Amino acid sequence: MSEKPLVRFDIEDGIGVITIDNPPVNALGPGVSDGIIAAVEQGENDPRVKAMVLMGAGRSFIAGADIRQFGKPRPTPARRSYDVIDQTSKPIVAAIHGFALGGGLEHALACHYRIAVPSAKVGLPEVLIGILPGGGGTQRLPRLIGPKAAMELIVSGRHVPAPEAKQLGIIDELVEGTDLRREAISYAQRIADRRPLPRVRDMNDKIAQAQADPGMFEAMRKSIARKARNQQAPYHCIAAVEASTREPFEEGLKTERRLFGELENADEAKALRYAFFAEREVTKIPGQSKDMVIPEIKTAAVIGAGTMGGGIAMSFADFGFPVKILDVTPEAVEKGMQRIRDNYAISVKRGSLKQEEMEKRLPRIQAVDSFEAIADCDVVVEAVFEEMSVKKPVFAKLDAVMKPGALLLTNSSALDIDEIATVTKRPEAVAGAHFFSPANVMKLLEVVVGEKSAPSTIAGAMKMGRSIGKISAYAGNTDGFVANRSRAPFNTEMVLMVEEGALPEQVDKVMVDFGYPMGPFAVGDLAGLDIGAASRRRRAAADPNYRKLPIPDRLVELGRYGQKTGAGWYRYEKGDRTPHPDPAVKRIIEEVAQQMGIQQRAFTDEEILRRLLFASVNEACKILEEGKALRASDVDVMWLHGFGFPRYRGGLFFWADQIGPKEVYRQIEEWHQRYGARWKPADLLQRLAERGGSFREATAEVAG
Ligand code: 3H9
Repeated sequence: MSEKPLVRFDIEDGIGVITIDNPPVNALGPGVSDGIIAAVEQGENDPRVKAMVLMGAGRSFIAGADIRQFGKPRPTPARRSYDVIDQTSKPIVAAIHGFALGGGLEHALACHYRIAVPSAKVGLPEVLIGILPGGGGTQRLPRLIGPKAAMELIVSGRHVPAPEAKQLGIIDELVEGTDLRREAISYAQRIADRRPLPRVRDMNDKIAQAQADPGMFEAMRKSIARKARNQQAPYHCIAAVEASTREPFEEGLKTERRLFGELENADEAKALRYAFFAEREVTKIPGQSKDMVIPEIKTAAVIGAGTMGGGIAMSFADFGFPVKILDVTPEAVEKGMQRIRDNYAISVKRGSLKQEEMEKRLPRIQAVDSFEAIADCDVVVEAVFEEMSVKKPVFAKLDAVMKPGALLLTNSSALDIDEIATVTKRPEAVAGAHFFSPANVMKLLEVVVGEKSAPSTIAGAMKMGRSIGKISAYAGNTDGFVANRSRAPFNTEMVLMVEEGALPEQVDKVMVDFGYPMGPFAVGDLAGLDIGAASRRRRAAADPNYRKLPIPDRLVELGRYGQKTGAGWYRYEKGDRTPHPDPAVKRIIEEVAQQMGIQQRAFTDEEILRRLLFASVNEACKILEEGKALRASDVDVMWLHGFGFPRYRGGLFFWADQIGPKEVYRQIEEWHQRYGARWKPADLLQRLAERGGSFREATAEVAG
């Protein structure tokens, strides 16, 4: 049986049509570029062909280079398909649907014309995987749309909708209709005889922009300084665009290639590639039957109109779902609705949301006053007070009213899903849907599987998450589930280190320098210290061996709840969120340490970083061993999207792999000797240290 060719060439009405057919997204994997070159040459040499069309089969044009090939040795091609396209004597029209990203858009830019369906998206997102466009994109795009606009696209890596791409000048024409091939052939016939061919490489007038605004590159560097700290790729992107304004095209290409070469094998690119694939892996649940019927979600309900419930309702509305929201009293619902209106209004004011968009989203959220009113919704997410005695009656009521087949999900962050499910006669329909705060912003959704949750319930909840823009991750039913349980030791150690002599501002600085957007103490002040204090009280009541944390308890006793009271771990000026180190806190720390008989000492930054993250690595290993998470890379995805772990470090386990299980184990064993049982190394950690292997490849199966 002959294999299906990756690139097809056929002739219709005098037009040579080159079709890339490399499912699922027509990535430029091995053989594709050679196939394009061969097809272009065939068209070039065939006198019947007047012009050519380059397009993709299936759901996309071309999603870019094959990311799996990066970091591996590859032969340097004798000729690049971009150049071959560019240098033909016959015009080539790129006909775009789905995505034209990275090397995909770069092929389109090498073509002489570009048309697209309105739903298409184009972009150069290489920076998001730690590299830069290496197929001429940094030299052609500035020539086509001007260096400033090009730089903005390349440095952000954003996907640009086709209508905007048309306005920018990337796309020549938007084509309506369902038959893109037909439209493209007609277009190619219309331009077939036009000469000279419009080659982007020769378009130099927009480059002159840079002369009129010589500071634009420096301004861009300054504007990204905070977000891009510790990273190289965004700066290399700027440098490559800058080269397009200073060097002739061919020289610019060489600069682009050199800069690309500096990035491809750097730690940053390795981590970002890993994160890309980890995010795709996390969606997969092993052993699920292909013919399972996954419940379809068209309408949703949220119980509880507090901050969390409101955020969840907004998540549905943001993605086009009608959602009903219910609370115990009409006043509580109205208060929640007002908070939602205010949140949207703030986004409009900040410019992150258009007024018209807000006007579309708000009416999708409907306040209701009875359980009966939500009975026909496809899914209900409960987000009431985090107390079993409050949740159980809600689930009993949901069981009584909800239509058969509805998913009954709880947003509990710690309570036992199985116990919640006991009050229903359909535990198979119950699962956890643990959103992170603020729910409409944070991307992580932990889908928590109960003992009796049906596979279709879990698959339905995962799919629901994806359809509202979340990254759904499977989690077992364990105290704190996967994300918070793996994070808990970090939260403890940060306070214990303060007892021992580190200051909150030092710990925060270490973590911000590492790449977190905010330090953990500043985050505590933002969330409110009273929340942690209440949960510590509950835990202390349940467990006589619970290690109390007297410093934050003292802060809360003093009314220092964080930003909302103007003081917490830091002090705050009125109307300003900047944390200021507070001598009063230092005094409290010293007093508590003295009362506890702790000799305070100095910490190095390295010790702080390791102590926080190793504590979590160890716990995450235990979670894997217990089969509560499916894969190490799932934990990494949770840390990226639930806790703001710097993406360019890959995730908790990926980072730990850079140090190596052996060293992590050695250090943890040392702390085990010094601090006792809480540092007992996980079996998985010990195994990896002794027998070799990496954290990131560990799965529940191997670990357990
Ligand atoms: C580049 O182009 C460099 C150039 O400058 C040239 C240098 C010389 N490679 O995301 P999905 C797989 S760099 C390999 O679930 P969606 C993906 O892993 C590249 N595989 O679908 C998944 O596999 P599986 C620049 C890829 O509809 C499957 O396809 N381009 C690639 O939600 C489906 O993917 C980018 O960075 C790839 N390039 O989203 C674009 N792309 O089923 C990267 C996808 O086994 N891709 N796969 O898990 C994306 O952003 C999204 O995949 C896309 C579709 C938006 C296209």
